[in-house]
Amino acid sequence: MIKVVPLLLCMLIAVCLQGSSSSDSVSGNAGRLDRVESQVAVLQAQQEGGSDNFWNIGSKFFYIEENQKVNWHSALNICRELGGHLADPDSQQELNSIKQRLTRGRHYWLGISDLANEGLFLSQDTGKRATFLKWIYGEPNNYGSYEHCVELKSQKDRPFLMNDAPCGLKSYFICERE
Ligand code: MAN
Ligand code: CA
Repeated sequence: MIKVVPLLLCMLIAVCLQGSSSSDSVSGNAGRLDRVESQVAVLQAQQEGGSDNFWNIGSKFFYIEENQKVNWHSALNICRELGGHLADPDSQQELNSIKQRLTRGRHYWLGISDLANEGLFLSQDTGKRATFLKWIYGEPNNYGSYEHCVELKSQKDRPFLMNDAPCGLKSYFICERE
């Protein structure tokens, strides 16, 4: 015990010095904060999205995150940590089942983007062209030239359909597991 206390103190001081001494400590700290935030998001989803919270459609399992909004890349990461991937529904039937559980007015990330190639929407899971795309009328419009990630969105009493949106936007999301 007597030896442990000074050791812990040394570690604490080392951590504090590391946090304040580097020349790019501001950006360094921002990076660290991002990582801590994303770890917390994963832990939170793991608590809520434990295997019991995935529900079954056909041969797949889905999880809808309704408690925290994150950007598209964090959503990808969280779904992976939950043992699945950001969802890419591949039939109208699947989309209908998912839609019933969503909350109106909210936006939910899907695992589809045209980040690699403008206008070519790929499934993050397969790396191939998304097979099932159901756009809101007028979408995808790449609004402002920076919309590369696909979300499910409903406006007023309209049904949930797809829209391309900025990947940095924080939204709820849907994970899928085979
Ligand atoms: C907002 C965003 C865009 C979308 C337009 C449609 O600006 O959701 O992604 O294309 O609305 O009006
Ligand atoms: Ca759009």
